[in-house]
Amino acid sequence: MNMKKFILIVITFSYLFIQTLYAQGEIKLNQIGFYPDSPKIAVVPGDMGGEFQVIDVETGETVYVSALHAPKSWEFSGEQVSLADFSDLTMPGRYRVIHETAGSSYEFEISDEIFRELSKASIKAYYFNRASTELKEEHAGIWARPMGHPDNVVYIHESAASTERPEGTVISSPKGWYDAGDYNKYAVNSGISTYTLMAAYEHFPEYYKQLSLNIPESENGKPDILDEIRWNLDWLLTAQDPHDGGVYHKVTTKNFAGVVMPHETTADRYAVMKSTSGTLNFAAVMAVAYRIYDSYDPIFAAKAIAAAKRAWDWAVQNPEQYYIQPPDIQTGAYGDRNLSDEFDWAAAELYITTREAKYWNARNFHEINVGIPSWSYVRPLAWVSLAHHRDKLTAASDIDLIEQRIIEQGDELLEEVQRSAYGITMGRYERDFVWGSNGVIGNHSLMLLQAYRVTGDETYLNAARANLDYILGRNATGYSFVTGFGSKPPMFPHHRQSAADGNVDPVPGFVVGGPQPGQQDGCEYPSDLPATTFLDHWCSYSTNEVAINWNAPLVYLIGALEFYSSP
Ligand code: G3I
Ligand code: 9MR
Repeated sequence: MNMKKFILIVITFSYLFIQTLYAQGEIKLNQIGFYPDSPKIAVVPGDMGGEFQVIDVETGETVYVSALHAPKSWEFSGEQVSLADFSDLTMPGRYRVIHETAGSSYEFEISDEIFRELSKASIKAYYFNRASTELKEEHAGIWARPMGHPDNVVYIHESAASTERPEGTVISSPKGWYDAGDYNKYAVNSGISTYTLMAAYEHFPEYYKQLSLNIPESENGKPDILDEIRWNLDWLLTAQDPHDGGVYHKVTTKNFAGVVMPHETTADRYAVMKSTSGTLNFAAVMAVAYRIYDSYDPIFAAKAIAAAKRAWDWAVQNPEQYYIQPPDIQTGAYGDRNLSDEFDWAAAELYITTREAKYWNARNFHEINVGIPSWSYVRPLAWVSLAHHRDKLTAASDIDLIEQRIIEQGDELLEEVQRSAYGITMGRYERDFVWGSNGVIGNHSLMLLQAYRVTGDETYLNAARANLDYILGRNATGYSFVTGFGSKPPMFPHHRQSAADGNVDPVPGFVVGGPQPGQQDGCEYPSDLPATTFLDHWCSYSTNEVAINWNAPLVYLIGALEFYSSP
Protein backbone atom coordinates (compact mmCIF):
# COMPACT_ATOMS: atom_id res chain seq x y z
CA MET A 1 0.00 0.00 0.00
CA ASN A 2 1.43 3.38 -0.87
CA MET A 3 1.86 6.07 1.74
CA LYS A 4 -0.92 8.28 0.38
CA LYS A 5 -3.46 5.47 0.57
CA PHE A 6 -2.32 4.58 4.06
CA ILE A 7 -2.75 8.14 5.29
CA LEU A 8 -6.16 8.33 3.70
CA ILE A 9 -7.28 5.15 5.46
CA VAL A 10 -5.95 6.38 8.81
CA ILE A 11 -7.77 9.67 8.37
CA THR A 12 -11.03 7.95 7.40
CA PHE A 13 -10.82 5.61 10.37
CA SER A 14 -9.96 8.27 12.88
CA TYR A 15 -12.83 10.37 11.53
CA LEU A 16 -15.31 7.50 11.83
CA PHE A 17 -13.92 6.73 15.27
CA ILE A 18 -14.53 10.28 16.43
CA GLN A 19 -18.00 10.20 14.86
CA THR A 20 -19.05 7.11 16.79
CA LEU A 21 -17.22 7.88 20.00
CA TYR A 22 -18.64 11.32 20.56
CA ALA A 23 -22.34 12.09 20.44
CA GLN A 24 -22.76 15.08 18.12
CA GLY A 25 -24.50 18.17 19.35
CA GLU A 26 -23.79 17.60 23.04
CA ILE A 27 -21.37 20.50 22.96
CA LYS A 28 -23.27 23.55 21.83
CA LEU A 29 -22.00 26.19 19.48
CA ASN A 30 -22.90 28.24 16.46
CA GLN A 31 -23.71 25.51 13.93
CA ILE A 32 -22.76 27.64 10.96
CA GLY A 33 -19.47 28.97 12.27
CA PHE A 34 -17.25 31.97 12.82
CA TYR A 35 -15.24 34.65 11.10
CA PRO A 36 -11.49 34.01 11.41
CA ASP A 37 -10.99 36.99 13.71
CA SER A 38 -14.10 36.73 15.88
CA PRO A 39 -14.40 35.21 19.35
CA LYS A 40 -15.20 31.47 19.22
CA ILE A 41 -16.96 29.92 22.17
CA ALA A 42 -18.61 26.56 22.70
CA VAL A 43 -20.70 25.53 25.70
CA VAL A 44 -19.84 22.20 27.32
CA PRO A 45 -22.52 20.70 29.57
CA GLY A 46 -21.76 19.62 33.15
CA ASP A 47 -18.86 20.49 35.40
CA MET A 48 -16.38 17.96 34.07
CA GLY A 49 -13.37 20.23 33.74
CA GLY A 50 -10.28 19.16 31.83
CA GLU A 51 -9.36 20.01 28.30
CA PHE A 52 -11.30 20.25 25.07
CA GLN A 53 -9.96 19.79 21.57
CA VAL A 54 -10.81 21.22 18.21
CA ILE A 55 -10.52 18.67 15.41
CA ASP A 56 -10.09 19.48 11.74
CA VAL A 57 -12.75 17.27 10.15
CA GLU A 58 -10.88 16.90 6.88
CA THR A 59 -7.57 15.69 8.33
CA GLY A 60 -8.83 14.32 11.66
CA GLU A 61 -6.02 16.23 13.34
CA THR A 62 -6.30 18.05 16.62
CA VAL A 63 -5.60 21.67 15.82
CA TYR A 64 -6.32 23.28 19.18
CA VAL A 65 -6.32 22.14 22.81
CA SER A 66 -7.20 24.22 25.84
CA ALA A 67 -8.70 24.02 29.31
CA LEU A 68 -12.40 24.59 29.89
CA HIS A 69 -13.38 27.65 31.88
CA ALA A 70 -14.65 27.04 35.41
CA PRO A 71 -18.27 25.82 35.35
CA LYS A 72 -21.15 28.19 36.10
CA SER A 73 -24.81 27.41 36.63
CA TRP A 74 -27.60 28.76 34.50
CA GLU A 75 -30.87 28.83 36.36
CA PHE A 76 -32.85 29.28 33.15
CA SER A 77 -31.92 25.82 31.89
CA GLY A 78 -31.16 24.21 35.26
CA GLU A 79 -27.66 23.27 34.11
CA GLN A 80 -24.05 23.75 34.93
CA VAL A 81 -21.97 24.51 31.88
CA SER A 82 -18.39 25.45 31.05
CA LEU A 83 -17.27 27.65 28.22
CA ALA A 84 -14.66 26.39 25.77
CA ASP A 85 -12.86 29.34 24.23
CA PHE A 86 -10.93 28.70 20.99
CA SER A 87 -10.87 32.25 19.68
CA ASP A 88 -7.17 31.89 18.88
CA LEU A 89 -7.94 29.38 16.16
CA THR A 90 -8.16 31.56 13.07
CA MET A 91 -7.32 29.16 10.22
CA PRO A 92 -10.24 28.78 7.79
CA GLY A 93 -11.58 25.22 7.66
CA ARG A 94 -14.21 22.79 8.93
CA TYR A 95 -13.99 21.64 12.52
CA ARG A 96 -15.63 20.03 15.52
CA VAL A 97 -15.10 20.64 19.23
CA ILE A 98 -14.78 17.50 21.34
CA HIS A 99 -14.40 16.74 25.01
CA GLU A 100 -13.70 13.20 26.08
CA THR A 101 -16.58 12.86 28.51
CA ALA A 102 -19.01 15.48 27.21
CA GLY A 103 -19.05 14.44 23.54
CA SER A 104 -18.83 16.54 20.41
CA SER A 105 -20.28 19.60 18.76
CA TYR A 106 -21.73 19.59 15.26
CA GLU A 107 -19.39 20.52 12.45
CA PHE A 108 -18.86 24.19 11.84
CA GLU A 109 -16.75 26.36 9.63
CA ILE A 110 -14.30 29.20 10.05
CA SER A 111 -14.33 31.49 7.04
CA ASP A 112 -14.87 34.99 5.73
CA GLU A 113 -18.42 36.01 4.82
CA ILE A 114 -19.58 33.13 6.99
CA PHE A 115 -23.10 34.55 7.35
CA ARG A 116 -23.61 35.82 3.80
CA GLU A 117 -26.15 33.16 2.77
CA LEU A 118 -27.97 33.50 6.07
CA SER A 119 -28.07 37.25 5.60
CA LYS A 120 -29.79 36.85 2.25
CA ALA A 121 -32.17 34.14 3.44
CA SER A 122 -33.29 36.12 6.48
CA ILE A 123 -34.44 38.92 4.16
CA LYS A 124 -35.80 36.57 1.52
CA ALA A 125 -38.08 35.15 4.23
CA TYR A 126 -40.14 38.33 3.82
CA TYR A 127 -40.54 37.64 0.12
CA PHE A 128 -41.88 34.19 0.99
CA ASN A 129 -44.46 35.85 3.26
CA ARG A 130 -45.72 38.30 0.62
CA ALA A 131 -49.49 38.58 0.34
CA SER A 132 -51.27 39.22 -2.97
CA THR A 133 -48.74 37.63 -5.28
CA GLU A 134 -47.73 34.38 -6.86
CA LEU A 135 -44.24 33.17 -5.91
CA LYS A 136 -42.62 31.94 -9.12
CA GLU A 137 -40.28 28.98 -9.21
CA GLU A 138 -37.40 31.07 -10.54
CA HIS A 139 -37.45 33.04 -7.27
CA ALA A 140 -39.01 30.64 -4.80
CA GLY A 141 -37.71 27.23 -5.94
CA ILE A 142 -39.60 24.38 -4.30
CA TRP A 143 -41.56 26.93 -2.24
CA ALA A 144 -43.25 28.41 -5.33
CA ARG A 145 -46.99 28.90 -4.81
CA PRO A 146 -50.04 30.54 -6.40
CA MET A 147 -51.21 34.00 -5.37
CA GLY A 148 -53.14 34.26 -2.13
CA HIS A 149 -55.12 37.07 -0.54
CA PRO A 150 -55.47 39.62 -3.36
CA ASP A 151 -57.06 41.89 -0.73
CA ASN A 152 -58.60 44.09 -3.40
CA VAL A 153 -61.91 43.50 -1.61
CA VAL A 154 -61.58 44.28 2.08
CA TYR A 155 -64.68 45.18 4.09
CA ILE A 156 -64.76 47.98 6.62
CA HIS A 157 -65.59 46.22 9.86
CA GLU A 158 -68.26 47.62 12.16
CA SER A 159 -65.49 48.71 14.57
CA ALA A 160 -63.91 50.84 11.82
CA ALA A 161 -67.06 52.41 10.41
CA SER A 162 -67.07 56.17 9.79
CA THR A 163 -69.39 58.59 7.99
CA GLU A 164 -67.40 58.40 4.77
CA ARG A 165 -66.79 54.67 5.08
CA PRO A 166 -69.76 52.98 6.75
CA GLU A 167 -69.65 49.32 7.78
CA GLY A 168 -69.33 47.04 4.75
CA THR A 169 -67.65 49.65 2.53
CA VAL A 170 -65.21 47.89 0.22
CA ILE A 171 -61.63 49.17 0.18
CA SER A 172 -58.60 47.79 -1.60
CA SER A 173 -55.67 46.94 0.69
CA PRO A 174 -53.36 44.60 -1.25
CA LYS A 175 -49.72 43.54 -0.76
CA GLY A 176 -47.89 43.58 2.58
CA TRP A 177 -46.33 40.64 4.40
CA TYR A 178 -48.23 38.02 6.31
CA ASP A 179 -47.44 38.72 9.93
CA ALA A 180 -46.17 35.33 10.89
CA GLY A 181 -47.42 31.76 10.60
CA ASP A 182 -50.87 33.27 10.10
CA TYR A 183 -52.13 35.20 7.06
CA ASN A 184 -53.17 38.48 8.63
CA LYS A 185 -51.61 41.94 8.39
CA TYR A 186 -51.24 44.07 11.51
CA ALA A 187 -50.21 47.74 11.49
CA VAL A 188 -48.56 47.63 14.92
CA ASN A 189 -46.29 44.71 14.20
CA SER A 190 -45.58 46.01 10.73
CA GLY A 191 -44.23 49.13 12.40
CA ILE A 192 -41.26 47.73 14.26
CA SER A 193 -40.56 45.10 11.59
CA THR A 194 -40.46 47.50 8.67
CA TYR A 195 -38.52 50.05 10.68
CA THR A 196 -35.83 47.59 11.71
CA LEU A 197 -35.26 46.54 8.09
CA MET A 198 -35.09 50.19 7.00
CA ALA A 199 -32.65 50.90 9.83
CA ALA A 200 -30.43 48.07 8.59
CA TYR A 201 -30.31 49.76 5.21
CA GLU A 202 -29.96 53.27 6.64
CA HIS A 203 -26.98 52.22 8.80
CA PHE A 204 -25.20 49.94 6.31
CA PRO A 205 -26.23 51.04 2.82
CA GLU A 206 -22.98 49.91 1.14
CA TYR A 207 -23.54 46.38 2.34
CA TYR A 208 -27.16 46.14 1.21
CA LYS A 209 -26.64 47.84 -2.14
CA GLN A 210 -24.63 44.86 -3.36
CA LEU A 211 -26.76 42.13 -1.80
CA SER A 212 -28.82 40.33 -4.44
CA LEU A 213 -31.83 38.37 -3.22
CA ASN A 214 -33.23 36.95 -6.46
CA ILE A 215 -36.66 38.50 -6.02
CA PRO A 216 -38.90 39.68 -8.90
CA GLU A 217 -37.53 43.25 -8.63
CA SER A 218 -33.86 42.21 -8.60
CA GLU A 219 -33.15 43.67 -12.03
CA ASN A 220 -34.61 47.13 -11.41
CA GLY A 221 -31.35 48.74 -10.32
CA LYS A 222 -32.50 49.48 -6.76
CA PRO A 223 -31.24 47.67 -3.65
CA ASP A 224 -33.26 44.46 -3.26
CA ILE A 225 -33.87 45.01 0.43
CA LEU A 226 -35.61 48.30 -0.41
CA ASP A 227 -37.82 46.56 -2.96
CA GLU A 228 -38.75 43.98 -0.36
CA ILE A 229 -39.57 46.61 2.27
CA ARG A 230 -41.59 48.54 -0.29
CA TRP A 231 -43.94 45.58 -0.64
CA ASN A 232 -45.06 46.16 2.93
CA LEU A 233 -44.99 49.96 2.81
CA ASP A 234 -47.34 49.87 -0.18
CA TRP A 235 -49.82 47.89 1.89
CA LEU A 236 -49.39 50.05 4.96
CA LEU A 237 -50.24 53.17 2.95
CA THR A 238 -53.59 51.61 2.03
CA ALA A 239 -54.36 51.07 5.73
CA GLN A 240 -54.67 54.82 6.30
CA ASP A 241 -58.16 56.26 5.96
CA PRO A 242 -57.68 59.11 3.46
CA HIS A 243 -60.58 60.99 5.04
CA ASP A 244 -59.00 61.57 8.43
CA GLY A 245 -55.47 60.11 8.54
CA GLY A 246 -56.25 57.37 11.08
CA VAL A 247 -54.87 53.90 10.41
CA TYR A 248 -56.71 50.59 10.67
CA HIS A 249 -55.24 48.31 13.30
CA LYS A 250 -55.30 45.29 11.00
CA VAL A 251 -56.52 43.65 7.80
CA THR A 252 -57.67 40.21 8.81
CA THR A 253 -60.06 37.32 8.51
CA LYS A 254 -62.40 36.88 11.46
CA ASN A 255 -60.66 33.66 12.54
CA PHE A 256 -57.24 32.16 11.96
CA ALA A 257 -57.12 30.05 8.77
CA GLY A 258 -56.64 26.29 8.91
CA VAL A 259 -53.39 24.61 7.88
CA VAL A 260 -53.73 25.58 4.23
CA MET A 261 -51.82 27.47 1.56
CA PRO A 262 -52.60 31.17 0.99
CA HIS A 263 -54.68 30.59 -2.16
CA GLU A 264 -56.81 28.02 -0.34
CA THR A 265 -58.24 30.51 2.13
CA THR A 266 -61.23 32.41 0.83
CA ALA A 267 -62.71 33.86 4.03
CA ASP A 268 -63.64 37.56 3.85
CA ARG A 269 -61.06 40.10 4.96
CA TYR A 270 -61.84 43.10 7.15
CA ALA A 271 -60.21 46.39 8.02
CA VAL A 272 -60.68 46.53 11.79
CA MET A 273 -60.82 49.58 14.07
CA LYS A 274 -58.51 52.56 13.74
CA SER A 275 -56.12 52.60 16.68
CA THR A 276 -53.73 55.15 18.12
CA SER A 277 -50.99 52.50 18.32
CA GLY A 278 -51.36 51.46 14.69
CA THR A 279 -51.49 55.09 13.58
CA LEU A 280 -48.33 56.07 15.49
CA ASN A 281 -46.43 53.07 14.16
CA PHE A 282 -47.53 54.17 10.70
CA ALA A 283 -46.39 57.75 11.34
CA ALA A 284 -42.94 56.65 12.50
CA VAL A 285 -42.39 54.23 9.64
CA MET A 286 -43.56 56.63 6.92
CA ALA A 287 -41.30 59.35 8.30
CA VAL A 288 -38.35 56.97 8.04
CA ALA A 289 -39.47 55.85 4.57
CA TYR A 290 -39.05 59.41 3.33
CA ARG A 291 -35.35 59.32 4.26
CA ILE A 292 -34.76 55.90 2.76
CA TYR A 293 -36.63 56.26 -0.53
CA ASP A 294 -36.19 59.92 -1.41
CA SER A 295 -33.17 59.32 -3.66
CA TYR A 296 -34.76 56.34 -5.47
CA ASP A 297 -38.38 57.35 -5.69
CA PRO A 298 -39.07 60.96 -4.65
CA ILE A 299 -42.77 60.75 -5.52
CA PHE A 300 -43.27 57.84 -3.16
CA ALA A 301 -41.12 59.54 -0.50
CA ALA A 302 -43.24 62.70 -0.65
CA LYS A 303 -46.39 60.63 -0.28
CA ALA A 304 -44.89 58.84 2.72
CA ILE A 305 -43.97 61.95 4.68
CA ALA A 306 -47.33 63.60 3.97
CA ALA A 307 -49.06 60.44 5.20
CA ALA A 308 -46.83 60.40 8.30
CA LYS A 309 -47.78 63.96 9.25
CA ARG A 310 -51.48 63.27 8.84
CA ALA A 311 -51.18 60.14 10.95
CA TRP A 312 -49.38 62.07 13.68
CA ASP A 313 -52.08 64.73 13.70
CA TRP A 314 -54.79 62.09 13.96
CA ALA A 315 -53.00 60.43 16.90
CA VAL A 316 -52.61 63.75 18.70
CA GLN A 317 -56.37 64.29 18.28
CA ASN A 318 -57.14 60.69 19.33
CA PRO A 319 -54.45 59.82 21.89
CA GLU A 320 -56.37 57.09 23.69
CA GLN A 321 -58.01 55.06 20.99
CA TYR A 322 -56.69 51.79 22.39
CA TYR A 323 -57.31 48.71 20.32
CA ILE A 324 -60.19 46.64 21.64
CA GLN A 325 -60.70 43.27 19.99
CA PRO A 326 -64.29 43.13 18.66
CA PRO A 327 -66.18 40.03 19.83
CA ASP A 328 -66.44 38.54 16.32
CA ILE A 329 -62.70 38.83 15.60
CA GLN A 330 -60.34 36.12 16.93
CA THR A 331 -56.99 36.91 15.29
CA GLY A 332 -53.92 38.59 16.82
CA ALA A 333 -54.69 41.60 19.02
CA TYR A 334 -51.37 43.39 19.42
CA GLY A 335 -53.14 45.28 22.17
CA ASP A 336 -51.24 47.90 24.12
CA ARG A 337 -52.54 50.41 26.65
CA ASN A 338 -49.34 52.39 27.14
CA LEU A 339 -48.69 54.50 24.08
CA SER A 340 -46.23 57.05 25.45
CA ASP A 341 -43.41 55.09 23.77
CA GLU A 342 -45.24 55.09 20.42
CA PHE A 343 -45.65 58.88 20.71
CA ASP A 344 -41.95 59.27 21.52
CA TRP A 345 -40.85 57.17 18.59
CA ALA A 346 -43.12 58.83 16.02
CA ALA A 347 -42.11 62.27 17.30
CA ALA A 348 -38.41 61.41 17.00
CA GLU A 349 -38.70 60.11 13.44
CA LEU A 350 -40.78 63.09 12.33
CA TYR A 351 -38.27 65.42 13.94
CA ILE A 352 -35.29 63.73 12.27
CA THR A 353 -36.93 63.77 8.86
CA THR A 354 -38.56 67.21 8.90
CA ARG A 355 -36.12 68.96 11.30
CA GLU A 356 -39.14 70.74 12.76
CA ALA A 357 -38.56 71.46 16.45
CA LYS A 358 -42.25 71.05 17.17
CA TYR A 359 -41.88 67.27 17.02
CA TRP A 360 -38.86 67.19 19.38
CA ASN A 361 -40.64 69.58 21.72
CA ALA A 362 -43.82 67.50 21.67
CA ARG A 363 -42.11 64.98 23.97
CA ASN A 364 -39.75 65.31 26.90
CA PHE A 365 -36.71 63.38 25.71
CA HIS A 366 -34.70 64.38 28.77
CA GLU A 367 -36.93 62.34 30.98
CA ILE A 368 -37.28 59.16 29.02
CA ASN A 369 -35.09 56.10 29.18
CA VAL A 370 -34.23 53.43 26.64
CA GLY A 371 -34.97 49.70 27.09
CA ILE A 372 -35.25 46.86 24.62
CA PRO A 373 -37.44 47.27 21.54
CA SER A 374 -40.48 45.03 21.07
CA TRP A 375 -43.78 45.41 19.21
CA SER A 376 -45.32 46.94 22.32
CA TYR A 377 -42.32 49.02 23.38
CA VAL A 378 -40.85 51.13 20.59
CA ARG A 379 -39.23 53.98 22.52
CA PRO A 380 -35.71 52.55 22.03
CA LEU A 381 -36.19 52.91 18.28
CA ALA A 382 -36.34 56.66 18.81
CA TRP A 383 -32.88 56.53 20.39
CA VAL A 384 -31.56 54.28 17.62
CA SER A 385 -32.58 56.78 14.95
CA LEU A 386 -31.50 59.81 16.97
CA ALA A 387 -28.09 58.23 17.53
CA HIS A 388 -27.62 57.47 13.86
CA HIS A 389 -28.49 61.05 12.90
CA ARG A 390 -26.95 62.78 15.91
CA ASP A 391 -24.42 64.78 13.91
CA LYS A 392 -27.11 66.22 11.66
CA LEU A 393 -29.78 67.24 14.16
CA THR A 394 -30.80 70.79 14.96
CA ALA A 395 -29.96 72.70 18.13
CA ALA A 396 -33.23 71.52 19.66
CA SER A 397 -31.75 68.08 20.32
CA ASP A 398 -29.11 67.02 22.86
CA ILE A 399 -26.30 64.89 21.44
CA ASP A 400 -24.72 64.02 24.79
CA LEU A 401 -28.04 62.80 26.06
CA ILE A 402 -28.55 60.63 22.98
CA GLU A 403 -25.11 58.99 23.29
CA GLN A 404 -25.53 58.53 27.01
CA ARG A 405 -28.84 56.70 26.58
CA ILE A 406 -27.40 54.29 24.02
CA ILE A 407 -24.32 53.55 26.15
CA GLU A 408 -26.42 53.01 29.30
CA GLN A 409 -28.42 50.35 27.52
CA GLY A 410 -25.33 48.69 26.06
CA ASP A 411 -23.73 48.51 29.50
CA GLU A 412 -26.80 46.99 31.11
CA LEU A 413 -26.70 44.23 28.51
CA LEU A 414 -22.97 43.65 29.00
CA GLU A 415 -23.56 43.08 32.71
CA GLU A 416 -25.83 40.17 31.85
CA VAL A 417 -23.19 38.73 29.50
CA GLN A 418 -20.74 38.69 32.42
CA ARG A 419 -23.23 37.00 34.73
CA SER A 420 -24.54 34.50 32.23
CA ALA A 421 -23.15 30.97 32.14
CA TYR A 422 -23.73 30.94 28.37
CA GLY A 423 -21.99 34.31 27.93
CA ILE A 424 -25.04 35.95 26.33
CA THR A 425 -27.53 38.70 27.17
CA MET A 426 -30.55 36.49 27.94
CA GLY A 427 -31.35 36.36 31.60
CA ARG A 428 -33.48 39.18 32.81
CA TYR A 429 -36.04 36.39 33.17
CA GLU A 430 -39.58 37.77 33.07
CA ARG A 431 -38.65 40.16 30.35
CA ASP A 432 -36.38 37.96 28.25
CA PHE A 433 -37.90 34.49 28.05
CA VAL A 434 -41.28 35.63 26.74
CA TRP A 435 -43.24 34.70 23.61
CA GLY A 436 -40.78 35.52 20.84
CA SER A 437 -37.66 35.25 23.03
CA ASN A 438 -35.52 34.97 19.91
CA GLY A 439 -36.83 38.37 18.94
CA VAL A 440 -35.81 39.61 22.37
CA ILE A 441 -32.21 38.46 21.95
CA GLY A 442 -32.26 39.88 18.43
CA ASN A 443 -33.27 43.24 19.84
CA HIS A 444 -30.66 43.02 22.61
CA SER A 445 -28.17 42.65 19.78
CA LEU A 446 -29.60 45.61 17.91
CA MET A 447 -29.04 47.75 21.00
CA LEU A 448 -25.53 46.37 21.60
CA LEU A 449 -24.67 47.27 18.03
CA GLN A 450 -25.85 50.84 18.60
CA ALA A 451 -23.47 51.08 21.58
CA TYR A 452 -20.70 49.76 19.34
CA ARG A 453 -21.55 52.29 16.64
CA VAL A 454 -21.49 55.14 19.16
CA THR A 455 -18.31 54.13 21.04
CA GLY A 456 -16.30 51.84 18.73
CA ASP A 457 -15.79 49.54 21.73
CA GLU A 458 -15.59 45.95 20.46
CA THR A 459 -16.93 44.50 23.70
CA TYR A 460 -20.41 45.44 22.50
CA LEU A 461 -19.80 43.95 19.06
CA ASN A 462 -18.54 40.71 20.58
CA ALA A 463 -21.60 40.43 22.79
CA ALA A 464 -23.77 40.80 19.68
CA ARG A 465 -21.73 38.05 18.00
CA ALA A 466 -22.27 35.81 21.04
CA ASN A 467 -26.01 36.42 20.77
CA LEU A 468 -25.98 35.26 17.16
CA ASP A 469 -24.13 32.16 18.36
CA TYR A 470 -27.04 31.58 20.74
CA ILE A 471 -29.60 31.79 17.94
CA LEU A 472 -27.56 29.42 15.79
CA GLY A 473 -27.02 26.70 18.38
CA ARG A 474 -25.17 27.91 21.48
CA ASN A 475 -28.31 27.56 23.56
CA ALA A 476 -29.77 25.06 25.98
CA THR A 477 -32.08 23.40 23.43
CA GLY A 478 -29.30 22.53 20.98
CA TYR A 479 -31.32 23.85 18.03
CA SER A 480 -30.21 26.34 15.48
CA PHE A 481 -33.39 28.42 15.59
CA VAL A 482 -33.32 29.46 11.92
CA THR A 483 -35.10 27.29 9.36
CA GLY A 484 -32.77 25.82 6.77
CA PHE A 485 -29.56 26.77 8.62
CA GLY A 486 -27.34 24.70 10.91
CA SER A 487 -27.18 20.97 11.64
CA LYS A 488 -30.32 20.87 13.77
CA PRO A 489 -32.77 23.52 12.56
CA PRO A 490 -36.54 23.59 13.22
CA MET A 491 -38.35 21.35 10.74
CA PHE A 492 -41.95 21.92 11.84
CA PRO A 493 -42.39 25.66 12.46
CA HIS A 494 -45.88 27.04 13.12
CA HIS A 495 -45.95 28.53 9.63
CA ARG A 496 -48.97 27.65 7.56
CA GLN A 497 -47.17 27.63 4.22
CA SER A 498 -44.39 25.38 5.53
CA ALA A 499 -46.92 23.00 7.05
CA ALA A 500 -49.24 22.88 4.03
CA ASP A 501 -46.94 22.90 0.99
CA GLY A 502 -45.97 19.23 0.96
CA ASN A 503 -42.23 19.96 1.11
CA VAL A 504 -40.12 18.26 3.76
CA ASP A 505 -38.06 21.38 4.32
CA PRO A 506 -39.82 24.41 5.76
CA VAL A 507 -39.49 27.78 4.06
CA PRO A 508 -35.90 28.84 4.89
CA GLY A 509 -34.54 31.92 6.62
CA PHE A 510 -37.11 32.27 9.42
CA VAL A 511 -36.13 32.43 13.08
CA VAL A 512 -38.72 30.71 15.25
CA GLY A 513 -40.10 32.34 18.41
CA GLY A 514 -37.85 30.46 20.79
CA PRO A 515 -38.04 29.03 24.31
CA GLN A 516 -40.33 30.55 26.94
CA PRO A 517 -42.21 28.83 29.73
CA GLY A 518 -45.75 30.17 29.07
CA GLN A 519 -47.03 27.06 27.20
CA GLN A 520 -50.05 29.11 26.05
CA ASP A 521 -50.76 26.54 23.31
CA GLY A 522 -51.18 23.61 25.69
CA CYS A 523 -48.66 21.37 23.89
CA GLU A 524 -46.65 18.70 25.72
CA TYR A 525 -43.26 20.22 26.51
CA PRO A 526 -40.12 18.38 27.60
CA SER A 527 -39.41 21.03 30.25
CA ASP A 528 -40.93 23.87 32.25
CA LEU A 529 -37.77 25.92 32.41
CA PRO A 530 -37.55 29.27 30.60
CA ALA A 531 -34.61 28.42 28.34
CA THR A 532 -35.63 24.85 27.46
CA THR A 533 -39.40 25.07 27.03
CA PHE A 534 -39.27 24.67 23.28
CA LEU A 535 -40.87 22.24 20.87
CA ASP A 536 -40.15 21.82 17.19
CA HIS A 537 -43.74 20.95 16.38
CA TRP A 538 -46.63 22.61 14.56
CA CYS A 539 -48.57 22.54 17.82
CA SER A 540 -46.19 24.94 19.49
CA TYR A 541 -47.25 28.39 18.38
CA SER A 542 -45.92 29.81 21.63
CA THR A 543 -42.31 28.74 20.87
CA ASN A 544 -42.12 27.59 17.25
CA GLU A 545 -44.01 30.18 15.20
CA VAL A 546 -42.20 32.60 12.91
CA ALA A 547 -42.92 36.34 12.74
CA ILE A 548 -41.80 39.39 10.81
CA ASN A 549 -40.84 41.25 14.00
CA TRP A 550 -38.51 38.46 15.14
CA ASN A 551 -36.76 38.13 11.79
CA ALA A 552 -36.09 41.85 11.49
CA PRO A 553 -33.53 42.21 14.31
CA LEU A 554 -31.89 39.02 13.03
CA VAL A 555 -31.58 40.62 9.60
CA TYR A 556 -30.05 43.68 11.23
CA LEU A 557 -27.64 41.67 13.38
CA ILE A 558 -26.36 39.48 10.56
CA GLY A 559 -26.07 42.40 8.16
CA ALA A 560 -24.09 44.38 10.73
CA LEU A 561 -21.74 41.46 11.40
CA GLU A 562 -21.18 40.90 7.69
CA PHE A 563 -20.54 44.62 7.29
CA TYR A 564 -18.07 44.87 10.18
CA SER A 565 -16.42 41.48 9.95
CA SER A 566 -15.89 40.73 6.30
CA PRO A 567 -12.68 41.93 4.73
O1 G3I B 1 -46.83 41.98 29.30
C1 G3I B 1 -46.74 40.77 30.06
C2 G3I B 1 -45.67 40.92 31.11
O2 G3I B 1 -46.03 41.92 32.00
C3 G3I B 1 -45.49 39.57 31.83
O3 G3I B 1 -44.41 39.67 32.70
C4 G3I B 1 -45.22 38.47 30.81
C5 G3I B 1 -45.11 37.11 31.47
O4 G3I B 1 -45.27 36.08 30.55
O5 G3I B 1 -46.25 38.44 29.87
C6 G3I B 1 -46.40 39.63 29.14
O6 G3I B 1 -47.43 39.50 28.20
C7 G3I B 1 -47.17 38.70 27.08
C8 G3I B 1 -47.32 39.56 25.84
O7 G3I B 1 -47.16 38.77 24.71
C9 G3I B 1 -46.29 40.69 25.78
O8 G3I B 1 -45.03 40.20 25.43
C10 G3I B 1 -48.14 37.57 27.06
O9 G3I B 1 -47.91 36.69 28.13
C11 G3I B 1 -48.05 36.82 25.77
O10 G3I B 1 -49.11 35.86 25.68
C12 G3I B 1 -48.13 37.76 24.58
O11 G3I B 1 -47.81 37.04 23.46
C13 G3I B 1 -48.10 37.63 22.20
C14 G3I B 1 -48.92 36.63 21.37
O12 G3I B 1 -49.11 37.14 20.08
C15 G3I B 1 -50.27 36.34 21.99
O13 G3I B 1 -51.05 37.48 22.02
C16 G3I B 1 -46.77 37.89 21.52
O14 G3I B 1 -46.08 38.94 22.17
C17 G3I B 1 -47.00 38.25 20.06
O15 G3I B 1 -45.74 38.28 19.43
C18 G3I B 1 -47.90 37.24 19.38
O16 G3I B 1 -48.15 37.69 18.09
C19 G3I B 1 -48.84 36.80 17.21
C20 G3I B 1 -50.05 37.57 16.68
O17 G3I B 1 -50.94 37.80 17.74
C21 G3I B 1 -50.71 36.82 15.54
N1 G3I B 1 -49.77 36.45 14.52
C22 G3I B 1 -48.69 35.64 15.02
C23 G3I B 1 -47.91 36.40 16.07
C24 G3I B 1 -46.71 35.60 16.56
O18 G3I B 1 -47.05 34.53 17.38
O1 9MR C 1 -52.03 29.98 14.26
C1 9MR C 1 -52.24 31.01 15.22
C2 9MR C 1 -50.97 31.76 15.48
O2 9MR C 1 -50.56 32.42 14.30
C3 9MR C 1 -51.14 32.72 16.64
O3 9MR C 1 -49.92 33.28 17.01
C4 9MR C 1 -51.73 32.00 17.84
C5 9MR C 1 -51.99 32.94 19.01
O4 9MR C 1 -52.86 33.95 18.68
O5 9MR C 1 -52.92 31.36 17.49
C6 9MR C 1 -52.77 30.39 16.49
O6 9MR C 1 -54.01 29.84 16.20
C7 9MR C 1 -54.48 28.90 17.13
C8 9MR C 1 -55.68 29.47 17.84
O7 9MR C 1 -55.31 30.61 18.60
C9 9MR C 1 -56.30 28.42 18.72
N1 9MR C 1 -56.61 27.23 17.94
C10 9MR C 1 -55.43 26.63 17.32
C11 9MR C 1 -54.79 27.61 16.38
C12 9MR C 1 -53.50 27.02 15.78
O8 9MR C 1 -53.70 25.81 15.19
